[in-house]
Amino acid sequence: MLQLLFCLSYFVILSSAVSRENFKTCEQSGFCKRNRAMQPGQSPYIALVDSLQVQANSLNIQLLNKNNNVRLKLEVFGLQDNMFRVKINELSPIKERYEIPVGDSLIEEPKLHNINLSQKDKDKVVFTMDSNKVVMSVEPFRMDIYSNEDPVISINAQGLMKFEHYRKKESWLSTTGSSLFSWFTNPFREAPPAENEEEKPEGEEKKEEENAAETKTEEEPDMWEETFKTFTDSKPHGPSSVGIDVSFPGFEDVYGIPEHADTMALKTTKTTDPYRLFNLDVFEYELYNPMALYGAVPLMYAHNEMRTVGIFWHNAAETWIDISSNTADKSVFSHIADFVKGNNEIPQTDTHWFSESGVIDIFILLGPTPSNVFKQYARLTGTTPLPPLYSIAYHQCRWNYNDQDDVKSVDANFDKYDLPYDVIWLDIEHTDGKKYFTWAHEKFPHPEEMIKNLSVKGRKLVTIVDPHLKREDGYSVYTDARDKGYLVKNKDGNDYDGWCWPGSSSWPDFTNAEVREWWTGKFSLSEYKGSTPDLIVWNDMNEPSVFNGPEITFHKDVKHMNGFENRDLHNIYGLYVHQATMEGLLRRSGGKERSFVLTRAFFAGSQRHSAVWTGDNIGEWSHLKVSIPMVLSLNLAGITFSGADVGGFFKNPEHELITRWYQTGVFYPFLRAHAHLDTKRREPYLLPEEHMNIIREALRLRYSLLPYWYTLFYQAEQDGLPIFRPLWVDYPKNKEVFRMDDQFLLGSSILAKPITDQGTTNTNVYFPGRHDIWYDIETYEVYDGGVTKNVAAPLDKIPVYQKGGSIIPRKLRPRRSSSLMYQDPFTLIVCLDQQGSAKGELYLDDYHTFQYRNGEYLLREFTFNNNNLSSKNIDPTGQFNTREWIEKIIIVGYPKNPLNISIKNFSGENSKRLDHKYNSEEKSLTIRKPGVNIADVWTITIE
Ligand code: NBV
Repeated sequence: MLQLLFCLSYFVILSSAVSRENFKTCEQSGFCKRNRAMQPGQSPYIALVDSLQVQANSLNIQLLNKNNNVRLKLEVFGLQDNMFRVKINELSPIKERYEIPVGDSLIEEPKLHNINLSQKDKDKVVFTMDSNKVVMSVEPFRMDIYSNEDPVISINAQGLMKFEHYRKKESWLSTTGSSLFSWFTNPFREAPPAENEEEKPEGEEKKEEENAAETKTEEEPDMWEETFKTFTDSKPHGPSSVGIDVSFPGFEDVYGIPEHADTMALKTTKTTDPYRLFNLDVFEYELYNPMALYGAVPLMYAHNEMRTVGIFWHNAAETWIDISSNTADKSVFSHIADFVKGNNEIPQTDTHWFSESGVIDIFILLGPTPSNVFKQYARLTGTTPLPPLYSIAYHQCRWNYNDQDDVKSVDANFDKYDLPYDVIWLDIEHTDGKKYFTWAHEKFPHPEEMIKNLSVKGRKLVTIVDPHLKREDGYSVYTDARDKGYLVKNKDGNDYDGWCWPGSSSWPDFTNAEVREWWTGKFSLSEYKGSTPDLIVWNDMNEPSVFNGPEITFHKDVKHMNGFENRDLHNIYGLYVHQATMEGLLRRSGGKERSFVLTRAFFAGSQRHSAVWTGDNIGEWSHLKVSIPMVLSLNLAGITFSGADVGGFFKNPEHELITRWYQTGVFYPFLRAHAHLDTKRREPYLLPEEHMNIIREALRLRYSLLPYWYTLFYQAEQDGLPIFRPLWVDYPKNKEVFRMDDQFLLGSSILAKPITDQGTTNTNVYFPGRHDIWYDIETYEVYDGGVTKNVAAPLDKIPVYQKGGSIIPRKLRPRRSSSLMYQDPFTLIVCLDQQGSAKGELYLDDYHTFQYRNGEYLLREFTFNNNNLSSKNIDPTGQFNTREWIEKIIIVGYPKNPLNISIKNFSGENSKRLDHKYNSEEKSLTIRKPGVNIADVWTITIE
């Protein structure tokens, strides 16, 4: 009963469209207000040139705040791959400031690169790294970074830097004696002393006194305690925010910083709040605004016709980012005038970043091309490991499939109606009282048998495992965590107790590696009863969502290990949850089988462990439309394996909308239909036949393209390039596409513009590339690049095009699941460019294990030139035996019916004549049964 009341109250809090009042505005957040109030041109920071120390790969220098005499330590590192790192911390903090441990967001300590000091005088310090130059002005402190003499990034050029040093609350003694007592007696309250706290050099003591004196004059009411609604944040360590401005001279467009339900090109925030990064569970989120959502990647790219650069703000605390568009200061950058041609005013985007705590730690990615910046970011935080094939196929989810019979019937209906699917999902109702790792036995008496019935068809089952643990004495996951001291603590040092689905709950401290290790064990087949190797996992509510917490999440003064607060690391908590979950799943097979986890909360680096979805969207057209820029932004920020709930989570979308959503969703890297508990059932076979048939075609298109998807995922693991990508990635000099986010590329060879408006029967498609041509993938109708064309798009049509000059391997035999396609033959779709040439790659392996990392794979290249189509291995380290063969080749854009086609197979037989058919209307040439194994080396000659 009590539980029901709490669930109800959650829905009451969240009953109508977004309850904005549950979430802070900048005005309601002390540190946001203080940082936003900074005025340009008044920076109190000076660089103390005498303190400069230069090493081979780095330099450090002290910064002095003239207003309060606090000194900071600035370190600049030259990094390999054309990057710099700029770190600013307190010189002698009274408490250690939180830094994200290396290995958690960053994969490793970034590799250093030589820098050279070229000038040092009282006004300036100048140093170089290859063709990059950094000019550090001394008073006020600022840094201007040049690439090949072009200014590309300036730091603190506006002078908005603010660094709130830790300080003692002098007035505390008189005002809050009782809290002071608990502060002294409570071992959980204080962080370990900074290394140098005990013996302070003489001057330091004095400096602290000066700081304290200064602090008084800076004091604002919400610095030491802050109240939002009924929640009081005790702020035991006082103000601690860090902020600085970063300008991009010459750039009009910036992208990134997911997650927001907004356009891909970021907007100025002059009339709105700044973009906020604070992982939150936002019910029925609003569109086109900068409010925070479930995940955060503090990474921004700036792009213009000449170059792409980026910054990664390595900080896991709540962060806000202001964006404004300005013009560059020509007196500072005389050279920039030639840089952006034909423009009197040089555009500039100014950004202002501030986080509630931690340190300033900025990675500067100097590109200069789009693929360079993606690789640079991938060097820092890693890429998405190649997913098992089933996980990039279609997932069928619903809150909830009621019981075993329900699962059986959904599975059977997919087969009955010839709809392919790979994974069926169970939401929270499958558990015993929302105790994860358990089953509601009356509904799921034989889970193993249920899973086996799926796995015989190559299908999998997902169960949801949320991080909140029901505080119940009989629930061993909870009692185990409690007894081991693994739960996060409240400000008084007791286990944090919050409300979530099970009622009163506690949360493991996933920031602690020992706790993560413990969690991984929970997934072993012996511990997770009823599971089998074909059960995989979904982590939801890991922001974390706390129904009765401030902004529906943890209190900021919640304690993690080493005395750090949730305030310091909030945005990375969710990453730790899915990292440990993935590790648990991988351990089950001793690291042999790849696995799959889906997460709602994420941070920079999440791509290494988990796929991401955009949370609780709504079954409305506007949410279908915004899903494209949302998934584009995730892909730009390294989260390649992402998608939105197909159909929309809330409400009951009409049939047309569901159909159009599938036509869009089959292009999301992560493809899953999902629906809220209260919605009408909407599995595709329940729809009118017309709609079901169209959805079947869309799903078959996805399945037929799985070899292409799989190849893209393989390449993305290597180079970190987005799979679902904006047009500017491949057409970086074409200004027309810089803000285009209603059409996208899949890799380089597919262009799509799914319909996202009701009642639409035609649409304008922009075909990029003045020298390119594009072919409709169904009709082979050809479109010239560099123009916009109106194309017909009735309900059964998705405007999708293959690029002239590309070769895409497909598997065209319809199957019930992807594993049944493992041995199926390929069809090569060769789309010729204007010169009559084409090229493409195919990656393949066993589709599910890690053996590809031991060289068991094939990377093939197909080329068509001068009427010869040939296939060869392009990676000699990869070897793999497979029965997959080529059954058909379709050459599109071929001008005439040839007389003779023959194949020479270098792995065996001599030349052999092949059958063909020519369609003069389509200009397509179909070559039948070349009959070669995919691993063979061959050439087909057309005469
Ligand atoms: O577990 C229930 C849902 C889930 O279906 C959804 O996908 C998540 O985003 N969950 C949120 C909790 C409550 C939603 C109102």
